[in-house]
Amino acid sequence: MTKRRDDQSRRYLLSMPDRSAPPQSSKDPLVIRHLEFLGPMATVDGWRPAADLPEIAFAGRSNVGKSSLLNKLVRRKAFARVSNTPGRTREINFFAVNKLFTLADLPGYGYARISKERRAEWKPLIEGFLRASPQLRGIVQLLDVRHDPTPDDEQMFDMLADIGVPTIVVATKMDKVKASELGKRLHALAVTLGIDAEQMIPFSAVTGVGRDELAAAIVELLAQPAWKTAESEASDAETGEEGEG
Ligand SMILES: Nc1nc2c(ncn2[C@@H]2O[C@H](COP(=O)(O)OP(=O)(O)OP(=O)(O)O)[C@@H](O)[C@H]2O)c(=O)[nH]1
Ligand SMILES: [Mg+2]
Repeated sequence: MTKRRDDQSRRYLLSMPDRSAPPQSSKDPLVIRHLEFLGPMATVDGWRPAADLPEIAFAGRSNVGKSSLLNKLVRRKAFARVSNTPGRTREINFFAVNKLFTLADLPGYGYARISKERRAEWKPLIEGFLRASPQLRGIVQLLDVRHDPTPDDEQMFDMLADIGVPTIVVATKMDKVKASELGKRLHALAVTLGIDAEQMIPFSAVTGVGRDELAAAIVELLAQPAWKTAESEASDAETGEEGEG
C-alpha cells in the first residue's frame, strides 16, 4: 500500500466517521450526569476495566492537550490530570461517563526530553490496547494546530489507518493562533494528512470552542456498532462464512 503522495504530504487511509451533516441544535449533545475514575492500565497484559461499556480513546503527542480536552468535554476543571511535567503519564487512564461509556486518556507520545528507549515505550501499550479492545468505538486523535505532524504523529496515523479504527481528528490550542492564520493552518494540516479540512474539529480547552461539536461527534460514534464486530461481519460476508454461535 502506498501512502506517501509526495514529499510534503501523506494520504492516510483513515476510517473517518461521516460528519458532513452535523446535527444543528442548541441543546448540549452530551449532558454529564455521572463521572467516575476507573483506574490506570500500565502494561499490555496489565489491569484494564471490564470492557462492558463502549469506549472512546484520546491520543496525541505529549503536551498536545488530551487531558485538558477531556476536562472540557466533561465540563470539569481537573478531572483528568493536566501535566506540568510532560512525558510523565505513561498509563492509560479510564473514566466512565454517565455509566454509559468509557473514555480512555492514552499516554502522550513523542516527548523529546526522555531517553530513546523510553520514547519508544508508548507504542506497544497503545497498539496493544487498540487492537485488543472489543468495545472500542473510535479514537479522537489530537494535533496542535500550530505544528505540523511529527514523525511520531505519522507513526500514530499509520497505526490508526492500519488498524482501521474510526478516527476523529481534532486540531487543538486554537486560541494560540491568530484568527487570520487559522484557516491557513487548518488547511495546511489537512493537506499534510491527506484529509478534508471539514473532517477536522477545531478545538480550544481555553475558550471551549469545538466542545459541543466534539461531543456530538463522540455521541454519534458511540451509536455505531463496535468497529471490530462490524469489520469481522463484513469480512465474514465477503467470504460467505457465518460467525460462530
Ligand atoms: N492555550 C491553550 N493551552 C492548552 C490547551 N490545551 C492544553 N493546554 C496546555 O497545554 C499543557 C499540556 O496540556 P495537557 O492537557 O496536560 O496535555 P496532555 O496531552 O494531556 O499531556 P500528556 O499527559 O503529557 O500527554 C498544559 O499546560 C495545558 O494548560 C488549549 O486549548 N489552549
Ligand atoms: Mg495528559
